[in-house]
Amino acid sequence: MSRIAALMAFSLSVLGMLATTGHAEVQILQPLTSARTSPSDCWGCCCGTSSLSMNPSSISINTCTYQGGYCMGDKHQAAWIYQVPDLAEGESIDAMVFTGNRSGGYGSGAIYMRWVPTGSLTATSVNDTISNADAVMYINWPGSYTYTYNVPLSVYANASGGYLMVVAAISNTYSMNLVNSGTSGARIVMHVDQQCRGDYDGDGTVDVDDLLSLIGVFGEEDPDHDLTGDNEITVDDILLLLGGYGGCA
Ligand SMILES: [Ca+2]
Ligand SMILES: [Ca+2]
Repeated sequence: MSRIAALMAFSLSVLGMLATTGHAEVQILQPLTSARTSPSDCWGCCCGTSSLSMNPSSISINTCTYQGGYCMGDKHQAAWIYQVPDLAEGESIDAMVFTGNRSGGYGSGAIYMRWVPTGSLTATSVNDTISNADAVMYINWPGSYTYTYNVPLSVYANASGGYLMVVAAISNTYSMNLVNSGTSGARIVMHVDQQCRGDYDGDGTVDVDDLLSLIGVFGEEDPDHDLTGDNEITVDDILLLLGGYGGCA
């Protein structure tokens, strides 16, 4: 390596150490589509899930009521489907959080989650999500205005692009209202970790060895080292690497 390159590497490594190591990007996923489920209009099926009212601005959910063995009130659940974008090379999902605003009834309930390959939401796929969930969270809906639940890692562990289906239920005959539009609607907050971009030697950290590797091809066309997508190694690639310097692992 030339003295200039070595000097540059040293300067940049100092800069990198001063740079913020955290490099998580937050993405808000609004539902692609949503529904309130309703049972069939027949005796004995009030606890079913066989029809949908699509994309209401507020979703009222409750459990069904029996008196003397007869169905006295319908059961309603909420269902959403979120499109999770493809991740770039080196990116990983740090955390996914299901959150939104609510009012009305509260108390015990459940959230069902399932990774699905298509974007078509039907009563059948709602039932599949409940009976064949990738994760079931038995939760207590809070009395407060907001709710926040972490999506279990097992649901998205190997995910890069796809659909996350969420179904919400409550064990209360008093309806709970879930806001389903605007910035306070039911949404997924996704934290994407970009720290490993630039870990060329694959040792789990972006360090001076990776920086030297990048500087070694500075000014060249090198898709293996390129971080910005233009195939050329420029100062922009170096700045991107420095943004995640010291990160990973
Ligand atoms: Ca490395
Ligand atoms: Ca580049």
